[in-house]
Formats: sequence, C-alpha cells, structure tokens
Amino acid sequence: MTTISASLEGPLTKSLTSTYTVGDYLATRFEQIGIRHCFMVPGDYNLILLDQLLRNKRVQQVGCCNELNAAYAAEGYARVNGVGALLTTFNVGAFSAFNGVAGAYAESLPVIFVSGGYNTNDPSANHLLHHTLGTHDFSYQYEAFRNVTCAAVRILCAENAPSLIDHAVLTALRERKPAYIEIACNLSDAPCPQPVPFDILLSSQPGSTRALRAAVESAATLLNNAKKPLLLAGVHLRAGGAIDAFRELAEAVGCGVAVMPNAKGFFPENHPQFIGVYWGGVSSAGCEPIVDWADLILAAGPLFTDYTTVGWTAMPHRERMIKADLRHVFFPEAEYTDVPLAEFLSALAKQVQKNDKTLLQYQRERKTLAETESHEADTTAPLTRAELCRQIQNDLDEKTTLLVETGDAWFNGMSMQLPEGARFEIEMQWGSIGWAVPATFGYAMGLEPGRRLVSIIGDGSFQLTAQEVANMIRYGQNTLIFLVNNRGYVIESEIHDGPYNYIKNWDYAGLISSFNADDGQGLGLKAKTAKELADAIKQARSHKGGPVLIECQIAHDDCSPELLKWGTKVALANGRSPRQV
Ligand code: TPU
Repeated sequence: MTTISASLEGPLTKSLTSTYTVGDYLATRFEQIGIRHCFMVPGDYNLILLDQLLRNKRVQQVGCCNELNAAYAAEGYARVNGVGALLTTFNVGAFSAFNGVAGAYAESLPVIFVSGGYNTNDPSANHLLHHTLGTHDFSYQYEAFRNVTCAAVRILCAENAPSLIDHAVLTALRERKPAYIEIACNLSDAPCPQPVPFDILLSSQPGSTRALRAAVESAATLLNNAKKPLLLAGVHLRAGGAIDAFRELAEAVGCGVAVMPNAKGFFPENHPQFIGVYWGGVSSAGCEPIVDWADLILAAGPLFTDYTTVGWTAMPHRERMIKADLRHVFFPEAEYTDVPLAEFLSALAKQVQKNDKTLLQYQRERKTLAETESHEADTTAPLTRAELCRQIQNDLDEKTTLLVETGDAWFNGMSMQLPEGARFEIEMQWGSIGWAVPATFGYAMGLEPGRRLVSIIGDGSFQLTAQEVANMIRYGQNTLIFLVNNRGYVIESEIHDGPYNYIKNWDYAGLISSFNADDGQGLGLKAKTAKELADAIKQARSHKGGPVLIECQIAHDDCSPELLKWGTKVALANGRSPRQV
C-alpha cells in the first residue's frame, strides 16, 4: 500500500523511493497531463535531464533544428493537444526560445517550458560558467522568463521539486499560459518522491457563486430587453474552455453570431446562425452592417487590439456591449470579477429569451448580395491569388485544419469557408513571422489519426524557420504547405513600402530534395499556372510518407483587397503623432 503524506511545504506526494528522480517526476507529470511529445534541443545543461526523461517511454522526445522552432512547435502542439512541452539548455537555448514562449503567452496556450540550469555548487564556489554573460549572476534567464510565463520556478534543491513542478504545471493549466521550470543540471537525477495521481491536485477553482449569479442576472436582463442582440465570439473562448457553452448560449438566443478574426473556427461556419467574420471594413460579406446595427453585443472572450479592430475602427461601443472575459464580465455600468467564462455563458443560456432579429436581417441582406462568383481561371494563364484561394478552398474538407501564417495568408485564410468539422489556426495576437512552419510541425505531431493539416505560408515568413520542414520529413508527416511566393514582404509593402520589403528569391520547391537527403519522402512542386496548381494538389492528395510543399508563384502586387484596406487603416493608427502635453 502506498502512503500519501501531506506536508506544509508542498502538495501531496507518495513516500520517497530511492529509484525515483526529479526527471522521473517531471516525466510522470507530463504523461499525466497528456503530453506525449516534448520538443527539445539538447545541450550540456540538460543532458542528464534528457536521459531521465527517456526512462518514460510514453513521452517521446522530439528534436528540433533550433530552440525557436522547438518553442513554436510546442505552441502548435498545445493548440491541438491542449498543452505542450519544450526543453532547452541554459541561456543560449532558452533565450532562442524566448520569442516562441512569449507567443504562447500572447496566444493563451499552456506550454511547459523546462530549461537546464547551472550546477548548484557553482555559485558558492565563485565559478564563472560557459553559456552565461561571464559574470557571477545566473538569474537573468529566470528573471526574463518570469515576464512571459504565468509561473516561474527554479529547482535548486531536489526536495522542493514536487511542489515547484506541480505549482508550475497547475498554474499553466489553470491560466492557459506557459510556465517556466528551471532544473539545476546536477539535480535531474537526484532522488525525489513519486508523484500522486494528478487528479488529486486538481481542486476545481470555482468562481464566486454570488458574482456569477449577479452577472448572469444582469446579462439576462440586458439581453432580454434588447431589440437587436448579437453574439460575438472572441479568441479567449478556447482558453476558457467555453466554445461549447458559447454555442449553447447562441442557440438559446437564436440571434446572429459573428466571430472575430482570431476566433475563426470557434463557431461552426455552416451553422444557420453564423453571419461571418467581424473585422470592421474587411469583414466577410454582409457581416459588418449587422454588427454595427445591433443594439446589444455580447462579446465572449474578445481581444480588441489595433489588428483585430482594424486600427481602432471596429470596436463595439462600451454602452452597447457586454464583454465577458476569462474571469470578468464588463457591463456598460458595472463589472463583475471572479466569473468563469464557460460557467457564465452556460448559466446565461438558461435564462435568455429567443430573439432572432439580427439573424433575420442578415438573411435578408445576404439574399441581396450577389453570390460570390467562383470562376475557374484560364488554366494556362499565370497563377493569381484569387485562383490559388479558389483551389485551396476546394481542397478543404471536414477533416482539415487550415493554418495560416502572418501576411496576406491571414486574409486569404479568412476568406475561406470552413466545412463542418474543419478547424482554423492563426497566430494573430503575437504575429511573429516564422511561426507557421514549426507550429505546423508541432500541430501535426499532436494531430488525431485521419485528420490532415494544410498550411498557407508566405515566402518571407518561410525564410525564418524553413529548416523545420526537414523534421516534417523525418517524422513522415503528410502535411500540405502552400508556399506563396510573391517575392517579398507584401503585407509590409501595403502598410509602408520601402526597399527593405524585397528579399532574395529561393528555389523553395527545390529545397525539399535537399531536406530529403538519402531517406526522406518529402515532395516539392512548383505551380505557375492554374493547371499546374490543380495537378500539384492532385499529386499532393495521393502522396504518402512525407509532406508536400507547393511553391505557388504569383505577382508581387497580387494581394487581397482586404489586406489593402486593413493595411491602410493600421498604417494610419501606427502613424498617429505623439500627443502634445
Ligand atoms: O504574403 P506576404 O508577402 O505578406 O507574406 P510574407 O512573404 O511571409 O511576408 C511577411 C512580411 C512581414 C514582416 C517582415 N510580416 N510582418 N513582418 C514584421 C515581422 C518581423 N519579424 C517578426 C519575427 N515578425 C514580424 N511580424
């Protein structure tokens, strides 16, 4: 029988067994929270830890080409798996990963970031160490990561490992943000108690029942008195585990439902109440006038930024909005804290009356809007962006996740209609180019069997992290990448042009044979006409054993009209003069 002892220092742990180590403890927690893959780059501060983690056969180590890619891969994995893990060496590895960990914070994705640390004997011996700034301060990595994680712990004594690891992991899962765990390199194989089952630690975190009840009552009164209510889905619905509750509320009200651009896919696009993507002047057809016309908008988990509001031109007025965030609900004249989003939406669904005014008005408008024409292009004419989008749209099915990189790919992706079951991934809050290739790799690692991943990536973004395609080949992932070669940073050209927006051209399709080397099964194809693209997509559909990259060559100035409009407004917002004081 196992004895379970609770101590003042930390959570419950089973009694110490001599063979169990700090590394084992971490691996067990990974396994228990559903991490089956840990993205990593080895280095001498984490080698012992890697050996320890290898002892757990249910958590696979996945080597990446560099730590930035590993961080993006863990972030992509967290999107599909719910949580991801990343392991680097001290300073040189960790600082490379910084951008990706910060991105996971911005995107509200729990990534457990583990870094090897200095030997605990070194500070008192006054040693100087490699991979440091050459001073006796070894704390700046920890200090830096505290700013981009929801919990940051340093294991400098094996006895504290269980409570510190559990604190970091639990906080990351609760807050849907990355956590930081630094493990001194001489402690990874130190004896440590065996962990108790994880669910013992999971005390649910109920919000304040009174605040919840009051917020639901106020919201129900406002919604039931509104003449033209509308629901708006925001990006935090996923972090709040509130996607189903939002749908429940939407169906209870029966009104029009719009989604913000970074929440695309969080409400089914073939649902009869779906009225499109609300993105100000670049909204999908017929959506913007209805959102502007509504007299009450319940925005669930929104993040209003310069990008999502098109340079502050599409921000619903506070007076006609209920804004429900992860743990707060804001009313025009009151604010309730400690109200969990999913519980709020679900409870509200039980108190609202039907009102389909905004949906009916949208349906009337839709009828008057001309059907989007979807002509096939002349098959031998040079490939255009519109034709590329038409063919990608036709290639999407209910098993596809469409992942789009920062750039015109955002707008091309936004224009696609997702079939029932299809998913959509975008990194709009952090917007770091180079994200898509490694995130695609990580996402594919966590993908359920039978599903497929299609990514649209611009040439400029691709050049930052292209080498991770080699690992898609290594793991035989059947991803399809549309590499849009428009010879440069078109999104930047549209915001503000200059010679710096033009880049060296690469033979992108040709790269795949280099990455294949002797044993890879990747396929690189080029499409310069509609027919070449159609043939390439057909080949991609039947290709097995590795990714397919289709280099789609289009003219530099062939970008989406939405990018032009959005770019102009964002440039205006960016270019505002300083306020006079
Ligand atoms: O389709 P297109 O040409 O817009 O996409 P492409 O070729 O991928 O170009 C993207 C250009 C771009 C830059 C240079 N978009 N945003 N930026 C600024 C930027 C710079 N560095 C990072 C890490 N992230 C950024 N968003």
